[in-house]
Amino acid sequence: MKLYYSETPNPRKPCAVAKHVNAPVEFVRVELAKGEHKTPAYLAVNPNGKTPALADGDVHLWEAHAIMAYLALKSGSDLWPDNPVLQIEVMKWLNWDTAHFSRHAGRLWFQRFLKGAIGAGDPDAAEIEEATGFFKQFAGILDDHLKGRDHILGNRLTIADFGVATFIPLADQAELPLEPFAELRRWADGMMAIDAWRDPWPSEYSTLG
Ligand SMILES: N[C@@H](CCC(=O)N[C@@H](CS)C(=O)NCC(=O)O)C(=O)O
Repeated sequence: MKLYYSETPNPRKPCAVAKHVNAPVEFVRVELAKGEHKTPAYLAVNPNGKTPALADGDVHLWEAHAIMAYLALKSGSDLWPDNPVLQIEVMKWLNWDTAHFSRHAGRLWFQRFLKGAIGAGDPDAAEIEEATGFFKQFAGILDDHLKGRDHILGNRLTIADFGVATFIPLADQAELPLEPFAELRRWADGMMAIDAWRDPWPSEYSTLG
């Protein structure tokens, strides 16, 4: 089972899950700066030309959230719950995250960090203002939900936590306005205390080559 990754926000999620559950994956590093994600070899695995991707025999997966679920399932880990209703609850939060929470956190990270890092110009003040408003709106929902809960599903860690935490390690670079959200900050500290989340990148990997 090969897990194709780059050291960027979306691959962080399946890499962390693979490490956390000790999944038997061969990590394959894809160097975005060299355009390796646009080569025919890689497009055969993921025609979207994005990381992460996973190949396990005939199973070819893209989308970080689907890959996390697959890794947890294959490893018999309850990061992906057995109970179908809880599975739907996990999906709810992962979809919410893509559409709302990490979406606007990602906009802030792009404006405040990535743009400068890749020479894509100066931050756009109007974009930052709009994304900040949306980020605070959805952070408030997460903050309310986390009252009395250690994890998104309550007392158990699931892939929902790994999904929603995508931009937590990048909160300083993105200057995420987390200060008003004490419950969210408590949960975020808990995520950063998980070794595999804090340090998701493999020490051994092969390259697309
Ligand atoms: N929805 C996809 C997003 C994947 C994605 O955008 N990956 C970024 C790295 S974080 C990428 O490969 N960017 C390169 C590009 O778009 O050219 C997922 O969750 O896996």
